[in-house]
Amino acid sequence: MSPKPGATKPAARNTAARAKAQAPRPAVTKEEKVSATTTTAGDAHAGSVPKDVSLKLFRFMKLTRETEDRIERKLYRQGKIVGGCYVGRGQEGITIGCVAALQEKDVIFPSHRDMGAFIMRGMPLVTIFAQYLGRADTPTRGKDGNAHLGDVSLGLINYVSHLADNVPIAAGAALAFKHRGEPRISINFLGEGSTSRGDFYEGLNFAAIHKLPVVYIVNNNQWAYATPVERQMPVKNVADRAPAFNIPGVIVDGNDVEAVYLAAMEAFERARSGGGPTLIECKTFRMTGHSAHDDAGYVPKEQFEIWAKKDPIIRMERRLRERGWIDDKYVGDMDGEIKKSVEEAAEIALGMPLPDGSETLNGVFTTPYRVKDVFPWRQTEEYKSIVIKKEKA
Ligand SMILES: Cc1ncc(C[n+]2csc(CCOP(=O)(O)OP(=O)(O)O)c2C)c(N)n1
Ligand SMILES: [Mg+2]
Repeated sequence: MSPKPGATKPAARNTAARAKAQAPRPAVTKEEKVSATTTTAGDAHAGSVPKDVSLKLFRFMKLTRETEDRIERKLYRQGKIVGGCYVGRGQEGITIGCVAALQEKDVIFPSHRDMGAFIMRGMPLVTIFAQYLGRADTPTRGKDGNAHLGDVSLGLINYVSHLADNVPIAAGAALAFKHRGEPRISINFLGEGSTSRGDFYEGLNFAAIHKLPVVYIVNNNQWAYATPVERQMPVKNVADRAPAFNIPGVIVDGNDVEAVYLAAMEAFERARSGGGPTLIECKTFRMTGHSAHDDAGYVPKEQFEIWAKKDPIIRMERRLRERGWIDDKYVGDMDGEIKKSVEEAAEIALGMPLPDGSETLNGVFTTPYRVKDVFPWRQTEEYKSIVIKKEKA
C-alpha cells in the first residue's frame, strides 16, 4: 500500500521524534531564576514554628545529609555498597518537615529519597548503615539498600520499588484507621514522575471518594531519572492534578523546611478530623544523579548552581542565626556530635557479618521457592528433551 500524500515516512518520523527528544531543554526556567534570588529575603515563618521544633528540623536535616553523604560519597565509592544507592540530597526538608508534623501512631510510606523518615522514626544509624552494606542483621537480611526498607514497629511501611504502588496501599492503611475509628493518618512520599503512573490515579481516587485520612507528599525535584518534568507531565504543577479528585492541591517550597512543616500540619489536621486527603507538592531539586552510579551529565549545570543557593540546610541555618537561636558554637558542637555518631555507626556496621548464602531466597517468596512446584512443566520429559536438544545443538 502506498503512503497517503503528505504522510511522513516511518524513518523520517523516527528521526524527527528522536531529534525532539534529544533537543536541549532550556538550561533553567524563568521561575527557577526568579526564586533563586528571592528565597533568602525576609523570615516569613518567624513566630509560626516553635523554637524547639525549628531546632529539631535543622538538626535532623543535618544528620540526614551527613548519613547519606557517608553512604553515597564514601562507602559507595569505596566499593563497599553494591547495587542501587539513592539519596535525597537537597530534598531533606521535605521528609523532615512532614515527619516532624506527624503523631506517634501515624504511619509513613517512604520513597527512595526519604532517609529522614527512618532516622526521625528511630531506626538506629547502625541498622541503616548495615542495611546499605548488605549485612545479615538488618530488616531485609542483607538484601537491597533502601528500595524495600521498612520497619512496621516504627510505623515505616516497606517501600515497594515499583513507582506509585504505595499510593493505593497508603489509602488502604488509612481505610483501616477509618474503619477502626482510630485517629491515625497515613502519609505517602513519592516523586513527580510517579504521579504519571496509573496506580497514582486509582489510589487518589479511592482515597478521595472515601475521604480517607491520608496525605500524599510529592517531591517535585524536576527529574524522573533522566526525564525532565516538562517532558512527562502535561500540567505545570503536580498540584494541578488534585482537582481531578476534588481534593486540595497545595504547592510549597520544598527547600524551606518550616514551610513544609506548616503545610503538613494543616493537611494532617484536615485528614485526622475527617476532611479527607490532600496532595502536597514540594518544589525542589535533585542535587545528585538519580542513583550513585549516575553522574547526571544530562542535567544542565546551571540548574545545579541555582538550586545550590537554595539549599534547605544553608537557608535554615541563616534563618536561625538571624533569629539569634544559634551561633558558631551551637553549629560547631552539633556538627561535631553528628559527625561522631555517623562515623561510629558506620564503623560498627562495617564490622558486622555478611549473610550466609543460604539466606538468599528467605523472605523473598511467601513460601520456600522450589522450581518443581512453581514451574511443574519444567519437570516434564518433553521440556527436558527440548532443553537438552537445544543445549546440544
Ligand atoms: C513502575 C516503575 N517504572 C520504572 C521504575 C524505575 N525507576 C525507579 S525511580 C525512577 C524515577 C522516579 O522519578 P520520580 O518519581 O520523579 O522520583 P525521584 O527519583 O525523582 O525522586 C524510575 C524510572 C520503577 N521503579 N517502577
Ligand atoms: Mg523526580
